Amino acid sequence: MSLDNAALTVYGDSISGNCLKIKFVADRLGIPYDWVEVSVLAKETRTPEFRAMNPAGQVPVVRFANNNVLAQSNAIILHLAEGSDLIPADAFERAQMYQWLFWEQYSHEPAIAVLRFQKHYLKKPDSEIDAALPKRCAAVLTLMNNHLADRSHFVGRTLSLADVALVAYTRFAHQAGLDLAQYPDVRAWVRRIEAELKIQHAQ
Ligand SMILES: N[C@@H](CCC(=O)N[C@@H](CS)C(=O)NCC(=O)O)C(=O)O
Repeated sequence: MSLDNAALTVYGDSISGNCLKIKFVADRLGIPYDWVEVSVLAKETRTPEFRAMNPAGQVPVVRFANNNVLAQSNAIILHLAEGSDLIPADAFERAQMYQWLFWEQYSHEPAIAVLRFQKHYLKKPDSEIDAALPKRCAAVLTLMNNHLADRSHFVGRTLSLADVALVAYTRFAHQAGLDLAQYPDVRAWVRRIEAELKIQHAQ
């Protein structure tokens, strides 16, 4: 995608995996952008000004030079990555990538990101956390570990948006109290994808 210098403004919270997806893809593809920090914890997504831009009151949101605005992390990365090698050229592999992107939003993010937020940021004691949530996280990580048992990447043999979207919160699993040592293929994949994206290992 060709974009002028900083023709793109990303409104995001740097603690959010959904927002970091945009950074990972833009950095990987050399797309220049300005990052405007919007704090979820400080409720900066609830202001009338922010809601005028995204009525859903959520980050990430991006604004293009022509003032077009786009929300939903996976819609944004799909748009930024159009025509790049982050989207498989083969139609069936592309469909597999979509399969993982939809699964990430419906099953993975609502488990791991939510548990992480409640434990790490809201500091909720376990007694106040829905007991089903850690079980859903374990099921999600087991599914991923099984898939990765004989694969280096989620789709095909190279990095795709499926890996970017899924690594965004998986790399913070420890902050949700989840131990990736129990999921060794997931742990190795996280390291691999962080290295490919040239990002620091999440502590
Ligand atoms: N499905 C959306 C989820 C966005 C989302 O949940 N954003 C959170 C931060 S990760 C947020 O802005 N929360 C603020 C709020 O709901 O008030 C996406 O992938 O972009």
